[in-house]
Amino acid sequence: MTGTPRLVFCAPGAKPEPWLRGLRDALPGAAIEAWSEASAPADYAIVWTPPDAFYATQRGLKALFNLGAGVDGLLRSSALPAHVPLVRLEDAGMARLMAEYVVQAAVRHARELDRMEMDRRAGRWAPRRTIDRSEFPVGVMGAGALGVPVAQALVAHDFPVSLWSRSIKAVDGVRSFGGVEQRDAFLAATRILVCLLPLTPDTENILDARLFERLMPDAYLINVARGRHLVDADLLAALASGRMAGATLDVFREEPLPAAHPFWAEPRITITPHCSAVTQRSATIEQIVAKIVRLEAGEPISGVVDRNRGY
Ligand code: NDP
Ligand code: OXD
Repeated sequence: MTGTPRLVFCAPGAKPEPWLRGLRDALPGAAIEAWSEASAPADYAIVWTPPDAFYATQRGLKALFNLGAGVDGLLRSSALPAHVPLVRLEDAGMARLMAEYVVQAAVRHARELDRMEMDRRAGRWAPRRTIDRSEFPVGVMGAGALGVPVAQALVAHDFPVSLWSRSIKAVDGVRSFGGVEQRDAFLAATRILVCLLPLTPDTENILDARLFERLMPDAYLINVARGRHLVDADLLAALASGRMAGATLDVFREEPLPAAHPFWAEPRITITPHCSAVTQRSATIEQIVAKIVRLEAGEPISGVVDRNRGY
């Protein structure tokens, strides 16, 4: 690396010290500080939902690194500079966590462990029949850094698995569907639907009544992507009519989920607080630092967001 690159860290809500220590250890030749309104312009920024004031102080960035896979939050800010390359996390330790979370939710539903939990609360001893995995085909929407490992983990647990993305992928043991034209065929082959799409204008509100109608009967939803993929009222109506059997939701339109939200009162919805795959500090630092080293050497990097596609 030539010269002394300047890095600024800005992630309101996260303690900066362990990040700064890790970054300084991994990149000893750089000047690294936590952002404040008095910060001088840096070469690289590492951020999660920075305030608009952040951008006003950072006019000369060579790249902006997002501390997450989804960049919808960053793209929503009108203060985001138009031309700075925006780099997202690619797995960085999250794929294993996401796979583990989705497999547990699918197994919990298919083996009726959620219903047994309700029985236990009612003091009811009610053994269930053995469940055949072939009755629970899983469809994963999004075949990216997280969707593919999730599909592979489901295959390893003997679920029949399909993937749906814009372009068709080749993944061993998985049926692949591509584009809007193959969406209905994908849905018709899906009983447990997993959403791992980025939130973009094309995917916002995609989990709606029309989509639920096209799934297999007694379908189940696992949404681990973004709350704005789901039309909340349509899920509640589909549960009330019996069209959907239940859901595991990790993400919500408003987070924390407001105390008065009807999801809390629906026992067929399992709720977790946006924790299915939290950012892993050391793997994240390793990935970002490796990319800064490449950029400083004039080499290309992966994970640069295509702002026209929105991911
Ligand atoms: P990637 O960008 O690697 O993959 C996105 C996938 O979605 C690609 O396969 C892409 O298709 C597909 N896709 C995008 N738009 C469409 C569309 N209109 N129609 C069909 N397919 C589409 O993302 P990641 O796998 O890294 O992450 C996915 C999302 O997971 C993140 O954006 C974030 O919202 C969420 N997430 C949630 C976390 C949590 O804790 N709950 C943690 C981490 C991420 P193609 O391959 O053809 O381009
Ligand atoms: C992410 C997230 O996008 O944590 O990485 O939601």
